Amino acid sequence: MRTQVAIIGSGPSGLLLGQLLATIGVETIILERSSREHVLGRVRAGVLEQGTVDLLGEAGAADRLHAQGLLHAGISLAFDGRLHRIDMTALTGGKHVTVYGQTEVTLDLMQKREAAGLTTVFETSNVALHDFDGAAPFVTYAKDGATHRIDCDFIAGCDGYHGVSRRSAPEGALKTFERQYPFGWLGVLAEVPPADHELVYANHQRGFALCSMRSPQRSRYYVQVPADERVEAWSDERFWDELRRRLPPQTAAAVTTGPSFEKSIAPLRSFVAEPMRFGWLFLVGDAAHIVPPTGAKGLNLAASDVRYLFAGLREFYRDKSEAGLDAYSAKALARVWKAVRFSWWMTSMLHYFPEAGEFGQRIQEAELDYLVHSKAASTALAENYVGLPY
Ligand code: RFL
Ligand code: PHB
Repeated sequence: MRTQVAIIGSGPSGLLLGQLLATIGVETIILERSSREHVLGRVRAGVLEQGTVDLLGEAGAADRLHAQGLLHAGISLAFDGRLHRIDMTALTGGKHVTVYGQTEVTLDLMQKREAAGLTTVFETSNVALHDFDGAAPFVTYAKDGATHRIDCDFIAGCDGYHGVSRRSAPEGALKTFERQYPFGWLGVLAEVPPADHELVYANHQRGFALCSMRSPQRSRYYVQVPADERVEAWSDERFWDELRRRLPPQTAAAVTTGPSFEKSIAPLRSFVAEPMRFGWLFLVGDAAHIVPPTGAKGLNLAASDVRYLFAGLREFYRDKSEAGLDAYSAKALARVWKAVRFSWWMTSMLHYFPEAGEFGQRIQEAELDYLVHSKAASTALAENYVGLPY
């Protein structure tokens, strides 16, 4: 088989890149390790920057997003027993974020791809990347007991943190930066109306909590738990009790409880791999970087990588210029590090750090108090949360 761009991974970055390339007539094949059902069943991000929404529109995959996504003009920070609203729209000259689940983004992109008759091979194993330093890259994989080969111009490594692409970088070519946090997020989805009309990020002595949503009838909540916590230790009842203890009284009283239909724990880490290009192999999204979810940036960074890589590939195929591809890694990383910084800052300010002691806690309280009373500080938060310019 031959294609122009071989894409590894059918998460949001691989699917979005595939759809954008389809709009300019560039052929792709996507290789995915998991099944279609598994990919669509993963519950993850919920907040989209305007730039991400625009890019999905450019890919022709934003009709349902425009119909069902919830436009949010602010978020609330909860501490000191009450809510402090950050009016993001007022502070950023009219910008919003859109609440729309990553599961839905993935479904929309997959359906678009299927309708166009483009190839995605699910349940592949032993994906291996070859000769991307030379003129004739190719990818091999196993499926149904046979080995297959795809020759291509470029390989896009969109296969997430645990994928094969980053690990295929030449010995010694990769520099990585990492920070592990001593906690994770226990998340619950339930078919109940949200506690607040906007997201609530809560700092509490018992640990961080987040009230989010997927729709006016579906809530997504998280509580900070120790890194080694087991999800089996959390009945629904225990979860709802712990969540409400961490929220201001008025918000706790507004929580509607109900049976959860998804419950999982995600570890928190910051990770960056540099550079994001090795010959004709490009790393995209979680394959190159991970941020803790506190800033709602992971999926949005994946989309901004896709934007830069798409621009480079378009320049290559249309204008026969490699300039955009040469600039990809540096451009993507400049935006990545700003989101890494923002996500680390939000995480540091809002979580309980056992080792920081009472001093650390007072510093957090002072920072939050300053933040919500200073227009300059609130503006900095708002600008980053709605998404920095490309
Ligand atoms: P993905 O989604 O991990 O997709 C990678 C795909 O590659 C496949 N794969 C392979 N395929 C073939 N061969 C191999 N060897 C392969 N290895 C892996 C995988 O099966 C998978 O299908 O990466 P992508 O596309 O870069 O997308 C990144 C986003 O998924 C991620 O950044 C976000 O989910 C992060 N995130 C959030 N981001 C936001 O922007 N806003 C949020 O509100 C937000 N909330 C979150 C989050 C992530 C969370 N978790 C679970 C870590 C909340 C949580 C709890
Ligand atoms: C979510 O709804 O899953 C969500 C929202 C905001 C975040 C992280 C996750 O910062």
